[in-house]
Amino acid sequence: MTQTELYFISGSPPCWSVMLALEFKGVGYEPRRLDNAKREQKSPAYLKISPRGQVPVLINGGTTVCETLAVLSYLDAAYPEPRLFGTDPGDTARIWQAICECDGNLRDTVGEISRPLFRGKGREFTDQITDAAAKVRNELALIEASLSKAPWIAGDNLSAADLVVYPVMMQLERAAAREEEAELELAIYPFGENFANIDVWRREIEKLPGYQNAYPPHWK
Ligand SMILES: N[C@@H](CCC(=O)N[C@@H](CS)C(=O)NCC(=O)O)C(=O)O
Repeated sequence: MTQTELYFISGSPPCWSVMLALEFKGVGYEPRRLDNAKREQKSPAYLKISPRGQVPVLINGGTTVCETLAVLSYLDAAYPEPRLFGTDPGDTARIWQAICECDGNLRDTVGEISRPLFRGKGREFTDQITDAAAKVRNELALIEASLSKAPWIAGDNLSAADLVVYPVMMQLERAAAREEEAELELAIYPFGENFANIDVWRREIEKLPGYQNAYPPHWK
């Protein structure tokens, strides 16, 4: 059997996306956790695997793949069922569109909220967080509207789009839950009160087999 290894940092949304994909496809793997606090991803040994010292990296037999979307695409080619990128051109386009929209409009903006809040520096970055929260609410409203028409991010079936968007949403939720200590009112958390369809969608993801295996170890 082909040996599969995944280098990851706990809580990293891109790593979580890949772990969810591995679980969704039922691909067993050896988790190789790197400690960000010790900068293990910058060790000489790891830089030989990932020259930028980043995660996730998947090693599958003789193939090493860096970059989340490349890993997801590789997994879909190597383990075709269930499909991550759709079966007809329209589905494939919708999935990539949703991924590009997440990467272009949501991921970095969520980082502007989560970085200071996770570091307990919310009060020092009130303006940055407030501005980012307004942009994020606009994006969430678009996703909320789309989820009123179809159960998954890119239509009727779970796809790579869900697995890319979900960890970013969870990073946002975890950060927004700290709004009180920073004396902020972001109108994001809890999702159930602000974005009901997103809340239903995230609970469906959380029912997936293997979901717990992919959950960030240091969040447990
Ligand atoms: N474009 C890359 C970005 C990966 C990325 O930003 N990884 C972060 C964790 S979320 C990382 O490795 N950070 C550690 C570092 O850069 O030292 C991908 O999607 O794989």
